[in-house]
Amino acid sequence: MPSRVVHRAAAICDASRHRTAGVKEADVSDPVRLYYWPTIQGRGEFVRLVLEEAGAPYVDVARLPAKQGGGTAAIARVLRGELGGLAPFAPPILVDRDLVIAQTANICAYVAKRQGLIGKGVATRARAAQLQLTVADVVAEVHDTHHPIAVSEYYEDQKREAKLRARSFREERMPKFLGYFERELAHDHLLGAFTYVDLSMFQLLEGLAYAFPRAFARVTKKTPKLLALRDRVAARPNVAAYLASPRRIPFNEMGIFRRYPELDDPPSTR
Ligand SMILES: N[C@@H](CCC(=O)N[C@@H](CS)C(=O)NCC(=O)O)C(=O)O
Repeated sequence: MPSRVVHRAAAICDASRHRTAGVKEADVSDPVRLYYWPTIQGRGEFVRLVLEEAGAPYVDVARLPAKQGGGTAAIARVLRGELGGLAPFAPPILVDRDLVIAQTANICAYVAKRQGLIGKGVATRARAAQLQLTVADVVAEVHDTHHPIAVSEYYEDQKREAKLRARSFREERMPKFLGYFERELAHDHLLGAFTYVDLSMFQLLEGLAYAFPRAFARVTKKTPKLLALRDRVAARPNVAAYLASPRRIPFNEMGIFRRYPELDDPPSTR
């Protein structure tokens, strides 16, 4: 991509004015490139939140106009392996100079290390990965509530199975997952001090609240510490600025977290 494009895009997504104190300038001054579907939060949102909180300059490549090298064609080029290295299987994809990496949890950990949003200790990093991968497990199950049979088929063609799957998710899995996170939330943050995992927990809770508002209200009566964490993360200056900006794509029915009222608790169970 020509540097002209990078600079222009960096102006769109440049959160560098909020650069994290204490991180060496040389480590973070090059914009990284995120390749993710341009009209949804999806899994890419977990990465965007880490970049935004860190104040890292980045280019959300597919959101650029096609004539500037953006659009979904840009994602297709990376998936074909045109940037070299190990080809990714699916977006989100992060490119940092000549490094191309995929898998949301992997990218979040990479950006967090690069930007100083996770401690240097091996144990802390392993624990962060454990929690982040558990978030990824929940995300996969949420996806399966609206696509329980086939990723490639329309929701409308698997609605009956989706209702059954969503009921099991709401009644068994959501309380089990959120109960686990609540128990492990000992202090103000999941790992004692603020880390990138808190950002992902915020996004997970926001997504569940959007997709299943009635079930979320029911289940989170038992998880007050998680709700407080969500509010604390939303109030962080860089996160708040991002959420209020046009860079934050609203939730919609094309992403992972979809609001289909028929997949939520029936109104009578409130
Ligand atoms: N485990 C992967 C899943 C990646 C994934 O499923 N990406 C979706 C968008 S959120 C996609 O475009 N998948 C295309 C495919 O699986 O063929 C991750 O967490 O990044």
